[in-house]
Amino acid sequence: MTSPDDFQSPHPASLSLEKTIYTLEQMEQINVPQVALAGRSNVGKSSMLNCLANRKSLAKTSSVPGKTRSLNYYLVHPDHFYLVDLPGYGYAKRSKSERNAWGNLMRRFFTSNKSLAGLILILDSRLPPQLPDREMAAMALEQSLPLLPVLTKADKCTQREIAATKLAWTNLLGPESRPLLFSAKTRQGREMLWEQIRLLLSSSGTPMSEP
Ligand SMILES: Nc1nc2c(ncn2[C@@H]2O[C@H](COP(=O)(O)OP(=O)(O)O)[C@@H](O)[C@H]2O)c(=O)[nH]1
Ligand SMILES: [Mg+2]
Repeated sequence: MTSPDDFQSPHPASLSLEKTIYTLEQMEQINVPQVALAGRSNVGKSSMLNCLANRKSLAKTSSVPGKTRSLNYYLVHPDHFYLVDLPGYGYAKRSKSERNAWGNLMRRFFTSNKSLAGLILILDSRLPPQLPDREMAAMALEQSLPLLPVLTKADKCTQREIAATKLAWTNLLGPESRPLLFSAKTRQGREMLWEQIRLLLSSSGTPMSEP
């Protein structure tokens, strides 16, 4: 679906939810190039997807954390690749067995996925690096997967807070990591994010399949 915004954008795109996967058994080898999105529950992942898609409720947003447990595959048109919405993590009320199941699913996703071009790690601009975020980053880097850190909810921060969070992540991930500032509310960083997503795909060597 297109919206008037798309016509002003150098990167018109529309997203549609194609597959929802809950278990290891359901996970299949999908030969379409993919970029994954991960973040702690409530960080603003669904809002980011909706902003990228110019839609209000393509991905369900919620003030109740820990709702989404599936991997949601959004097909991007006209490029023909998937944005894969990974289940949120770091939700305290989850049981140990649920956390283990999540860990297994993530490991499997990262280790046996040849079509994966990169990981967008969605982080809260207001917070210093949190342990589950660092673990998620480590999981991607172990697989030599390109990582794009995105600091979201930038509209809630002062420049000073943003600079501090940026510096903390750059110190952890290296000077090349260049965290991107984003806000689903003001749409700050949207164009740059599309650009970076396409850069991940074009530099990954993952063949783009014919639509
Ligand atoms: N101010 C502000 N609020 C946001 C932003 N992104 C998400 N939120 C709010 O944060 C809450 C969680 O967002 P959601 O997208 O559901 O997070 P998810 O659990 O990571 O998918 C919701 O109340 C959103 O309205 C943002 O960029 N700015
Ligand atoms: Mg969500």
